[in-house]
Amino acid sequence: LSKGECRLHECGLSVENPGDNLILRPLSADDYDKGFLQLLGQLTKVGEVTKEKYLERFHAMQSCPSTYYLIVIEDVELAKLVACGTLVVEQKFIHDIAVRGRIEDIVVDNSCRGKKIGKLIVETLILLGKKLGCYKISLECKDPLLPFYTQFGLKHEDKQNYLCKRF
Ligand code: 16G
Repeated sequence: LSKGECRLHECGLSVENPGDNLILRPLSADDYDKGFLQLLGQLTKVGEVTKEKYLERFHAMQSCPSTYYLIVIEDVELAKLVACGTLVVEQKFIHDIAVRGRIEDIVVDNSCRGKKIGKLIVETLILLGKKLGCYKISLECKDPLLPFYTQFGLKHEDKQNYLCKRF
């Protein structure tokens, strides 16, 4: 994203200035030691993930060009991640060989709620998806988070249902 585009966020924050002591950047290999998995643990079950396994998955994602966009917000004073989010860009044949975006694994650390950094993460991923040419972007969320996500213009689509099978 260019600098001009990054300033446009409605939440009053910007990619260049997400708040005191905070930086927004892509996920890095070092983030295992900055609490990335503990952050994800506030969303769902993470399980036992060693640093070796983390790095293996990190590099596997990195080797898929133009697909995984994982962003984080770090408190640089604490060297600790306080928020994260992912945009996955899926290649399609439909819509003239389009790509579509999925927003995944959005988490804001419990200690940082109310600072609008969740908004900054989601707005950044939507802007990125748009810039990358996604013809649509979707996400799944639990009922209490509907008001949070609908503020970005995401909505239930008529005649579309979210179905899931777990293993
Ligand atoms: C939420 C997340 C989704 C995540 C899932 C994990 C957002 C917008 N949605 O639906 O990305 O993968 O929770 O829950 O962050 P699960 O472990 O029950 O699949």
